[in-house]
Amino acid sequence: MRFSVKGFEIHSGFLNIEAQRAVLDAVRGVVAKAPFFRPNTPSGKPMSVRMSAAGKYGWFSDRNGYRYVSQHPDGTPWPAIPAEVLEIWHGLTGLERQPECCLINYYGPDAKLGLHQDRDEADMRWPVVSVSLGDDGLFRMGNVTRGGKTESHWLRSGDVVVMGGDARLAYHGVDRIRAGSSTLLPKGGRLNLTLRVVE
Ligand SMILES: O=C(O)CCC(=O)C(=O)O
Ligand SMILES: [Mn+2]
Repeated sequence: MRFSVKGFEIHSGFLNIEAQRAVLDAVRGVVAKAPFFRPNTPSGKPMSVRMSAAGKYGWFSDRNGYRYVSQHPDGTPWPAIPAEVLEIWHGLTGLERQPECCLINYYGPDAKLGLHQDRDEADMRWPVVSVSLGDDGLFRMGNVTRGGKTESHWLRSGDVVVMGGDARLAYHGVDRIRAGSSTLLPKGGRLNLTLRVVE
């Protein structure tokens, strides 16, 4: 199924199992240096998704709001975005411009991400590329303004999504994880990488 919002592309099975393992290994390398943490929403509630990042910027949230930061909460710079991940960006977007953030989300069996827009970046003309690994995640897409009809699609390990055009500012989120649907991650769960141009 395809979402009706223009500019939303799903590349189902873009990464074969070897490519998924290679990206997973690269992500493990990042997370060894920049361990997962659980941000609080601006209202002070801990998010159910665990996060880390690679690149010049990582995404962060606390009482002071949602924002990009150049350091992990432990005070160290974020590791570089792995070449395997940059290759996906360049392969699908054809852009010379590099993303400055690879946000890494880890969803345990009960984690979810509420409907939101990605709007902390300076220039929304650049697309967002999102890579799914591990358990299936039920992705929901709405409209450019809050409310109205939404559509849902299960994203599977190896799927890559590009959100550009109208879809770049469309509301989206992850309603639930189908625990045990993939064996890629030995302890289960879902990893999602989102690549973004920030500046
Ligand atoms: O996990 C996903 O598929 C989406 C993640 C997302 O929307 C985000 O990190 O902003
Ligand atoms: Mn998002």
